[in-house]
Amino acid sequence: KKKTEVLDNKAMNRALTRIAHEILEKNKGGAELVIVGIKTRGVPLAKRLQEKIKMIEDLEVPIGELDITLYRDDLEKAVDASEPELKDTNIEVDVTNKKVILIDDVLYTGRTVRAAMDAVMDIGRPSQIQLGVLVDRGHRELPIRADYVGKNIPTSDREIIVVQLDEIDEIDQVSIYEK
Ligand code: 3GP
Ligand code: 5GP
Ligand code: MG
Repeated sequence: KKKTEVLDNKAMNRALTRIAHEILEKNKGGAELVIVGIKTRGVPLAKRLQEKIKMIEDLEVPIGELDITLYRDDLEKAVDASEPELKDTNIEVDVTNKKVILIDDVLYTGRTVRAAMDAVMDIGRPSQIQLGVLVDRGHRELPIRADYVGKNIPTSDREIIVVQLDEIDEIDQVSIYEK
C-alpha cells in the first residue's frame, strides 16, 4: 500500500475555513441553516464548520447527525448491489423551511448522499439541501454533485482515500492509498 499525503492539517484547516466562508456567502449569512454531518467523519467536520461560522459571524448554526451504513462486506469493492441505508438519525432541530447542509468526508458514488437526502426529507420539509465534502474522489453513479468541496481528488479504481481527523484519529491528514 503506497501512500501519498494530499492534505496536511494546515491545508485541511484552510479548506474548511474557505468552505465556511462559501457557505455564508452562498446563503447570505447563516440564519436559515442546519448543518448535518454524516457519520463517522462527517460529524466532526460538521462541528468544525459550525465553529468556524461562529467565529466568522458570531452565529450558532444548529447541527445534527445521520448514520448511513453501507452493507458492503468489502469496503474496497467499488461496486456492490447493496445500498447504503439509514441506521440512526439525531437531528433535534426542525428542518422544515431550513437549508440543510449535508457534510461528509468523501463523495464517491453519491449513494450515501442519496440515502441522506431521503432521511432528511423523511423528518421534515427543508427549503433546500446542499452538500459539502472534504474530498470528491469522482466515480459518481447518480446525478449528485457537491456545493462545497475541500479538494477534488480524481481517483482510479485501485486508489482509496484515507481521511484522518484529529477528533477520531489523532491526526488531520488526507492521503491516497494504492490498493
Ligand atoms: P467514515 O465513517 O469516516 O465515513 O464507510 C465506512 C468507513 O470506511 C468510512 O469512514 C470510510 O472512511 C471508510 N472507507 C474507506 N474506503 C471506503 C470506500 O471505498 N467505500 C466506503 N463506503 N467506505 C470507505
Ligand atoms: P458513496 O456513497 O458516495 O459511494 O460513498 C460515500 C461514503 O463512503 C462516504 O461516507 C465515505 O466515508 C465513504 N467512502 C467512499 N469512498 C471512500 C474513500 O475512498 N475513502 C474514504 N475515506 N471514504 C470513502
Ligand atoms: Mg463518510
